[in-house]
Amino acid sequence: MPTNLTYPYRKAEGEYRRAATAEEELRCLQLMLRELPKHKGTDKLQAELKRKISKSKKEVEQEKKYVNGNVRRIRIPRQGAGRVVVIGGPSAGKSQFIRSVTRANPEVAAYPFTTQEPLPAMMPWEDIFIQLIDTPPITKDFFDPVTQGLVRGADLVLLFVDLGIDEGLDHFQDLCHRMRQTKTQLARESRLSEKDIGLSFTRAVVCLNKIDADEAVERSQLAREMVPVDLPVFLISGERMDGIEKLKAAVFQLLDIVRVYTKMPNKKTPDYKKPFTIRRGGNLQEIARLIHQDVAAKLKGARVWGSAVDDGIMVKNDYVLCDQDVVELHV
Ligand SMILES: Nc1nc2c(ncn2[C@@H]2O[C@H](COP(=O)(O)OP(=O)(O)OP(=O)(O)O)[C@@H](O)[C@H]2O)c(=O)[nH]1
Ligand SMILES: [Mg+2]
Repeated sequence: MPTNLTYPYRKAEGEYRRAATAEEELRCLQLMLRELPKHKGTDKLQAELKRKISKSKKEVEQEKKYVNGNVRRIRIPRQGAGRVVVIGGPSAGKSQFIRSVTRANPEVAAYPFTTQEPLPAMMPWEDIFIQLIDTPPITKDFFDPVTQGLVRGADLVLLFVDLGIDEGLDHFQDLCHRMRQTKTQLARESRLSEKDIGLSFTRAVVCLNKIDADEAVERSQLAREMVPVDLPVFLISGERMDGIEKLKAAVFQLLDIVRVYTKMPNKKTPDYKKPFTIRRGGNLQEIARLIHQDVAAKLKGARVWGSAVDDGIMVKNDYVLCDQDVVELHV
């Protein structure tokens, strides 16, 4: 029987997939239950949600006890056009890569666990900024819950592999093994598992790093065979900047966003300095909402200049925007 899930339900589900703490998970699950259309076709899902809610309540209680016992809580606000979390084994070159592509200065050193707390930085790409987050290493025995939450909430994960030493491949295997034991896993597309709604997949690519090092090319062959679930692979050197431009362009593509420039009716040129960014598939109404609720409420269409339309053509509110469209909103 079809479940006919509604837009508000799907939205709550998306938020649940990104929830970084037990408390957030519980709030989203409760919202999902509230928004779920109640009929025979959704009986199973209702029961599943109720089960998850009672489990989540216990987790919240546990987390509270843990917090009272002085656990750290780290909140990194979202900034820029998307959030990309950089993970990997010890000394894989995560921090060096972030130093190379942003203005941040995380510590880089040849010993493991140089990075102990997540650190955000902004990476410029063409006319936008993308948020990168450096993280402590993931090992056989250590996967910081904070990193886990960040991976779950990321728009994209870059999984770094150290091609500089043979052990780099063991670290890669250990990381994959450790992640498989959690409810936060990597995949080609971000989604929730259909069988178990507690299991969340985050879109990821593998960065085989330090391609400049001795024997790195040979190690890269082995590493490719170890890549889980067919994730895309990039060969890079964060230090020497090999393959970095290609990786950055791919990051933008994989974030699935489009840039839109707005133009005032009385001006000849749009504001090219500050594009709005929205998810690919988003329409004119969404851009209007980003500007102001009033603009969204009164929107009557727009003139558009872009790759998919004739210059200056008038379109309706449901027009789906393409990357680098220029719009002149009419209210
Ligand atoms: N040859 C080579 N060495 C690199 C490259 N990137 C980083 N390194 C070296 O690898 C070591 C570890 O680099 P980091 O950037 O600190 O590694 P990390 O992944 O942040 O390590 P943790 O914070 O401990 O998890 C340092 O000695 C770097 O100089 C690279 O592209 N090529
Ligand atoms: Mg580091």
